[in-house]
Amino acid sequence: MIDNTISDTSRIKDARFLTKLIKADEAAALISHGSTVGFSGFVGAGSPLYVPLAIANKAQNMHEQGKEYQINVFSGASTDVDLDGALAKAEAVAFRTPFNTDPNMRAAINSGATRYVDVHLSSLAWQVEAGYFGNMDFAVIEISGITENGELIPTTSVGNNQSWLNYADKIILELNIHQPKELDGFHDVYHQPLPPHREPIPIKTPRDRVGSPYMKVDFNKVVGVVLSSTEDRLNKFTPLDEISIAIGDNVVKFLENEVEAGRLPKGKLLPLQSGIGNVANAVLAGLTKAGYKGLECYSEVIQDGMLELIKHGTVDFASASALSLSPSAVEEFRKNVDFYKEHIVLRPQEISNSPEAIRRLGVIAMNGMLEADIYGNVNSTNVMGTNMMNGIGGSGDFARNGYLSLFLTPSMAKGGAISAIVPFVSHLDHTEHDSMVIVTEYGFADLRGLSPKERAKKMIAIAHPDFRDMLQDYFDRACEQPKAGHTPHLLDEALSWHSRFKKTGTMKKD
Ligand code: 0RQ
Repeated sequence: MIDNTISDTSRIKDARFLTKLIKADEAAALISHGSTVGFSGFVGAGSPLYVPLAIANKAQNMHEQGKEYQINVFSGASTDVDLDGALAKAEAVAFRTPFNTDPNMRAAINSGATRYVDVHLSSLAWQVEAGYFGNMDFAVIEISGITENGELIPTTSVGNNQSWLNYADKIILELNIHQPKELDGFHDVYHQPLPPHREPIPIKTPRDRVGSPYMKVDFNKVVGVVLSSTEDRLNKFTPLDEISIAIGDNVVKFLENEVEAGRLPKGKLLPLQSGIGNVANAVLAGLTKAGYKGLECYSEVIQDGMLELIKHGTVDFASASALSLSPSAVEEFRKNVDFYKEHIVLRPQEISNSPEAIRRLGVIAMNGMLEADIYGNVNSTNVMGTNMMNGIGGSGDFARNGYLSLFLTPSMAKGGAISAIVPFVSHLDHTEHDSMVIVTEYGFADLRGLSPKERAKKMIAIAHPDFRDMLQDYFDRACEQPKAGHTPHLLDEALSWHSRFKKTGTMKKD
């Protein structure tokens, strides 16, 4: 809901910006049909909420009058329901990139109503600035304040904000007075120029600060400042289930083996990246249970689980691009904001997900997936090879460049109708060259240094028992063919599990 009565301008310390105050619907009026708009927002955190809602209302009104109205939407990653959700419901989005988790937007993408480009989160900003996507007409960026020098204080995410501010022709700022003032100082905004002017990123540990706490803006491009007051409406944290806990425990077992073998430093491991959701939270809980202290994270999102770990000392420092918290975790954060400032830094996603930094720091990458095949190829994005789930997000940035790259999944989906381990993936995001360890509730398949046929044995062993014989049978028959080759497949059957699911509702044979 847009509240037009907000009048508190005390966070605007540079008086020039007071001359730019406008209401959300006036901001929406500036954005015409066909505009390309770069919004702030990363995993639901730090999205502007009033301006997108006003754009959605405008689109609906125009459609009712039989007029065309659609825009092209760029963001950091997924956004709030009032951004992706409202715009999708209003059929207001012609083009979307780089990541989405909203069900209405997902439906628009899969129906073909919205064109979607799935881009590595580290890559979008520079690709836009290089002109690969054409012009950007507007940047709409949520901020928590404006300094005396006309610099901008970000809110709960940094994402692609600085790049959108640099590249867009016109800028609309949404100053959200509900976001804690104390966010001032959490950010480290470092911007990479395009080649041939790029420099090495001077990050040697997750806690290094290499930029400015503030974002820079050319005042002459600012066409409006909208006052808002609203919280990030993020999902409630769901309690961990048995399967997630088992996966988390298997990850910890694997890491302990690595320490034992001398491949990871004792006690401190190496910086951790963990994806989003229940399984990622279960891994963090597993590390606490195992008694780890003083760990570091070089990741993209800080969620409730991470806050808990910082509080208990399991994690000493976390670098990310967003603070994506449920309402109860926001309360905890607000109460102890000074404490968390010592332990958290928020960076642009080009830096939090930088292949260069990830490789240098030796990050342990842990991401969810939809399915993997018997040789270790991974599908993270397209259900049954065709329907977009969310997008590749940061999983590729971390998986390809990590010191260790783990993919985690329950062994089955949809009540047992779908096996997460299949003969051949129906869509390929992470190849066998990047995935090192696959983990289910039945154990971990350590694929490092193994040939394809050796990998298949490990993968079949972590599949759900209901599917193991079927996988073994496929593999055996593939190997028995004359000239079976290096990576044996039955080409006529490789995707038969998926087509059986589409025809009968289960991958199981009757
Ligand atoms: O759907 O809830 O409708 O039943 O997919 O699956 O098991 O709850 O797992 O929430 O960790 O999501 C790959 C989507 C996994 C996620 C993916 C169905 C399953 C359920 C969710 P329902 P789970 P998760 C960090 C890094 C790419 C981006 C990334 C993802 C739903 O991890 O988006 O890693 N990864 N980013 O039933 C059909 C299968 C399925 C399946 C699961 N094989 N076939 N449906 N599901 N496996 C964050 C950022 O990058 C910003």
